[in-house]
Amino acid sequence: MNIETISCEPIAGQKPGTSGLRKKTRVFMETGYLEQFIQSVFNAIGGAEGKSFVVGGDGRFFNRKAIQIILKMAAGNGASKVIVGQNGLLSTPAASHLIRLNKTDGGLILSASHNPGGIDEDFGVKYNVANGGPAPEGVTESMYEQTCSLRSYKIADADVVDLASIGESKMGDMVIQVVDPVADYKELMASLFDFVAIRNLFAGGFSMVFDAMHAVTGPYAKAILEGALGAPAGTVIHAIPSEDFGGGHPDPNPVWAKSLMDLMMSEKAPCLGAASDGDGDRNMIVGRGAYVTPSDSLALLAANAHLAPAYREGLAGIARSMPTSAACDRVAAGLGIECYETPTGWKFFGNLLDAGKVTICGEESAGTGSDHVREKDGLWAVLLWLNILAERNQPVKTILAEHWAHYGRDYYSRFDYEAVPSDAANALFETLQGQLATLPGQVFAGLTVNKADEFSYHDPIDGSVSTGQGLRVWFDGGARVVFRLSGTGTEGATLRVYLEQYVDSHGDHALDPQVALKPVVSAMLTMTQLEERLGRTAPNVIT
Ligand code: G16
Repeated sequence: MNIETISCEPIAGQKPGTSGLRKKTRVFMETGYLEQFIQSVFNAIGGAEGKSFVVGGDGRFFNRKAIQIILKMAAGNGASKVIVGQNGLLSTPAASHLIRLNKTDGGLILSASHNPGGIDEDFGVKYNVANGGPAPEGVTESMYEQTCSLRSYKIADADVVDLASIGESKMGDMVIQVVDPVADYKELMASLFDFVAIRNLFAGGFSMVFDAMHAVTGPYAKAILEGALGAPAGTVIHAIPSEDFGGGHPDPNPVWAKSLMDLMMSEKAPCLGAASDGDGDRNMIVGRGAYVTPSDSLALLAANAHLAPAYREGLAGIARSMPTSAACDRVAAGLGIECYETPTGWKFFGNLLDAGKVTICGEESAGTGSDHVREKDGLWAVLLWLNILAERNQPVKTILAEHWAHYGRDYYSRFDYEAVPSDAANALFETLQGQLATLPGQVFAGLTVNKADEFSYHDPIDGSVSTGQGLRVWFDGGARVVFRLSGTGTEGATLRVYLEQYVDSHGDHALDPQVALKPVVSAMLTMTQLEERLGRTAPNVIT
């Protein structure tokens, strides 16, 4: 097999964000763009020689072509083995599991997650390390450094690989193993949950709609929910992954999964509604007439995890990203375990999970997961909910109400101002940054600031420090506002504003969150002059 060394000039802007490199698909399709990033990844990990990898993606446009390129580059760089999902498909949590199960050196996951797919939409590449989790910051920084000085890449001159047939083949000396993307993951889920109890739940008439949003979770949800657990055929909708996610936005939240939300708020609502995103790591949970925010879902799962076999012995600890609400902190305090606060990005949970400090982690951005893999896991969250519902035999709405009656409720909402000019977003951010020290004591729309800072994370395991992780402002009376610039967008800047108001166990838990948060929103707008500065009268997305 001939291996070519192609000369190139460094490409600007190949800096991994919150979750890998995300760009417009057409950018990734430019000559050498993907190749140079992949070579930089290999260089950053000390070369691919003799190493093994897992490769797969969420099936979006360019997925299969990108996999063919990566296979030729892995062979060109001397890799020993690549495990690929059949037809190039692997959900992010399934890829994480395969890395761990097969003890590979790492894996490449092709996805732009919840961002839309298609030739005019988004594509992405993420490298996961041997523990199955996203590469930590030190590694992604080194990838970026490599992209800035890359002068050549290596690629094998080889035929297109048949990704449709399960089995082994060779490209030069490199073994290519095409595997069923679902089988091992399904087995893992069966080892964590009480499938008999969940099967009995469905057999007893429990109804559910799972919206796979035309994305990668479809085959997993079909095999597990309708196959192993006996949910009626048709429980999983939009189950066939398509290259453009049916023209939709595969983000499981009340805005993008609106038809499911409408169903769940109607007379015809099944007992449970759930959805997952492009690559299967995010989830949404809705009961009949009761939307569960991701922050509440994390808290509820942590409080009830002992009802599932895998967590019967209790949790070592909980971790949440900083902008996630404090609901799970209250559960941790009640359980007498530690709750860790990390920056946004699943990669920050890896060390805590590896060190056995935490069992369950979650983020406000619809990610929840546990120590079974090193990624957030949408279907896992749905199955844990099902296991809890099978044990508690109560509607989601009642479980939520009982939880709030015990712990109080953290009303929560996120406002996204998308695709704003980067200059305007940066200027607003920097102004606020400069004001942090003088904010305490000031009153905005009737709310008094009692504390303000910029979040820095000191990793308790490896001692690394991550600065600049978001601005936090607390107000008297249990309110908090957090400001961050998104690290996953592909157009301009996205300013995220996270709003939270705690109401204790005796308070009113039945308010519409937007009503409960109105005073906090007014204080935030007065404090930042955000609408004037960004030229926006409302956020694009409210979740
Ligand atoms: C990624 C990360 C998450 C993060 C989310 C939002 O999710 O894995 O940890 O919360 O992005 O990040 P940002 O606010 O910077 O846009 P995913 O599902 O896109 O991989």
